[in-house]
Amino acid sequence: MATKKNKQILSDKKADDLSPDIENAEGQFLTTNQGLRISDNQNSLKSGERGATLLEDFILREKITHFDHERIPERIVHARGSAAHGYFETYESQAHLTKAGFLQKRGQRTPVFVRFSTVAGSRGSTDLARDVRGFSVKFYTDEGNYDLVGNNMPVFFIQDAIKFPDLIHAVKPEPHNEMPQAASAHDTFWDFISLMPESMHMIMWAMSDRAIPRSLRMMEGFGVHTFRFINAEGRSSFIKFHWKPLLGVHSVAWDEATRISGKDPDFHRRDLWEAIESGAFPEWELGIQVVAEKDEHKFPFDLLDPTKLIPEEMVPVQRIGKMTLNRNPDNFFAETEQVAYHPGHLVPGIDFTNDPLLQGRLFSYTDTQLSRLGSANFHEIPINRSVNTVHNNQRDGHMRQQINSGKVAYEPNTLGGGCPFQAGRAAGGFSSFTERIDAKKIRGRSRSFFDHFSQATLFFNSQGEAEKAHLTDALRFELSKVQVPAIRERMVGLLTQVDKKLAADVADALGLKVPAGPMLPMNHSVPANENPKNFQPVKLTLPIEASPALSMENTRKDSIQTRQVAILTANGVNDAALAKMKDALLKAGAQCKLIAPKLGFIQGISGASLPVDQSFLIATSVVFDAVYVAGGEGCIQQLIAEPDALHFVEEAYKHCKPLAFEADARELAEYTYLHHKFDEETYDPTADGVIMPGKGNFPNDFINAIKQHRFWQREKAGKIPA
Ligand code: HDD
Repeated sequence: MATKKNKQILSDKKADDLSPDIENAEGQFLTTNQGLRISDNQNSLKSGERGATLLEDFILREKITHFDHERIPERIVHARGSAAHGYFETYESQAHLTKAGFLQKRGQRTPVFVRFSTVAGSRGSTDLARDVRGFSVKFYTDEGNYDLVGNNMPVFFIQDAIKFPDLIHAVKPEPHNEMPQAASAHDTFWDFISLMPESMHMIMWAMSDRAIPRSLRMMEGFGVHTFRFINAEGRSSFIKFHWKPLLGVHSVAWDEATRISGKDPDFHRRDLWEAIESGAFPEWELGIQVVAEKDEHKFPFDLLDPTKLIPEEMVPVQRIGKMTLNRNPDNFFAETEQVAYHPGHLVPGIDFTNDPLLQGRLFSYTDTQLSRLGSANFHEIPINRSVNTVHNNQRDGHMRQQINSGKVAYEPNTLGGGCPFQAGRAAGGFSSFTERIDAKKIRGRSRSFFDHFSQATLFFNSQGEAEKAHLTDALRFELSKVQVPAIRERMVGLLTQVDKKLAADVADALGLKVPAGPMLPMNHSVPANENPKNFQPVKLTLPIEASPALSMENTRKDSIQTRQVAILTANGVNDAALAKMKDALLKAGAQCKLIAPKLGFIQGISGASLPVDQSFLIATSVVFDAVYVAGGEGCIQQLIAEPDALHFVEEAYKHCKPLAFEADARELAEYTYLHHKFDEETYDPTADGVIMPGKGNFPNDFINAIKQHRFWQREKAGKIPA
């Protein structure tokens, strides 16, 4: 039965209601941890005004001691993260597939806490590293906590958990000099990858723009492994989980990512926080791909292999509910840092498969919480508590919160009336799927795990022209940072198996000849009992050559909600025109910042005085989605005289962002690289995302351009000096 507090969580109330531990210090005296009121928080206790500090000063000692112990170990992986509260709402009953309580009724709501993360960097590292993003969701269901601990990419680097420490040691900063931070572009990572052909599909994802999202709110999430749904009759179906963002899937340019890392390393964290504070709540639909138990072997890849996805064109994604994040945490440490996810936190109706990566994860997460959170009682930390009351005979341990009454802490018992007692299936007790297993105990992998390239090729073939170019550039960049030539050569060898042109383009930048194939031996990637020297790449034929669902070019582009627009302006601005544009942008859901040479106010030609949000001293184009250059003779002349304003425009153009110029602001464009844009008579401004008042509706044309996100075709025109 849910307690009073738990019922409040279920009804999705504010955090202050949830826990007596949340402090409200308003009107309160300062105290020690023992509740003693403190009269002086400025001076330690001394022997006289100029004397030494006394050991007796228990108030000083308590304060400093607590401070000295403020940190806990950061996560081994996914150390850098940001989180939010929200709820999940089920669209339609999924009872035909699963008995999971939170998926039984249309409109049913379940509270969630979601943490997004990067993988490789430390807790203080930049948000914009090229990396996989973690996407962890804790559902506080009334049958217990269910954690879906996924990533923003649907596959993984390795097939077996026994390789995870090797992968992470390879990608983390190198151990002798702790460099580089939050970057895979270094020798040890590529040394490992170049010997692990199974990583090639994931490498395609990690080198794609998916690894540099525009926003945590604009990325997909995936459960990665194949899971099971079990319905009330005990029938199992294989399930792949997807989170589909309602704002579409969007990324930044790599050059932009590196600059954001300098200008605002908290870019994603800030973006998530501000969106929620402003009431623009991020939303994702939960999708599932369902494969009947009998169809397990009908695919040309193994459903248990986490380096494979099921193309959406083969098994469509059904959307079964929506998640909305509507509340920022009250305290980063208490919630975001202490939340403990675990793929083994299950509810009846959901179960594992034998994916060997998943199986290893089931050990790792509890183990890591024990060392990070320091006690087997980590489930009692408020953010980790189940809303379904916990009853068992586990007792004591560090920092135990619960006070168990009575003398019975064992089962079976008569002294406690037999309580707590086992719950049979009818009473909602969890039981594992009774999969039949009849096998020899071995260390090895199924032959069906040895096609390492066909889905890497499928991913590459599915990308648009700009996406392919970015992926190629990413590989060129990363491998150019590698110091050991043999590693580069091995990588190009592997790429020949993905796509010959990709291999040739990467080899060209590295000054290498393209080898005929992978270099041998690939010692860890041959089936057991086969000689590594005889390794032959296995490549199976997929029924499709490309999967449009894998390209971000096909994402939804129907909204400018929460897009950040920079309005470049100065004294003498045509404020009427500016107001017209700004109103249209705000109405469409964008957010605008007025940027001028100085803080304070600027004067419009009609006498209006407008507050400036940022001066060019701190403003930077890379944190905006689009730029509008306001009109007015005085304003334009001042902006022309401001090198930072000209740079702002050029940089936004370089990163393929939409720009709008009022008619007289065109003069400013003449001072930038964009001048040639307006020279050509045939030039169609809307096609390239550079908008001027013309025949159409000026604000509308700009809004439509922002919906497109980026005009990558500009990159083909050559390098832009910004
Ligand atoms: Fe993991 C954290 C996702 C493989 C061991 N993992 C962690 C987090 C995410 C993932 C999102 C951050 C959780 C949070 O926000 O607190 N991990 C994945 C995915 C994987 C994966 C999608 C492959 C499909 N992980 C994986 C393996 C192992 C681990 C194979 C070990 C055998 N992961 C951990 C961990 C972490 C973790 C060391 C570090 C912090 C934590 O668990 O709570 O146990």
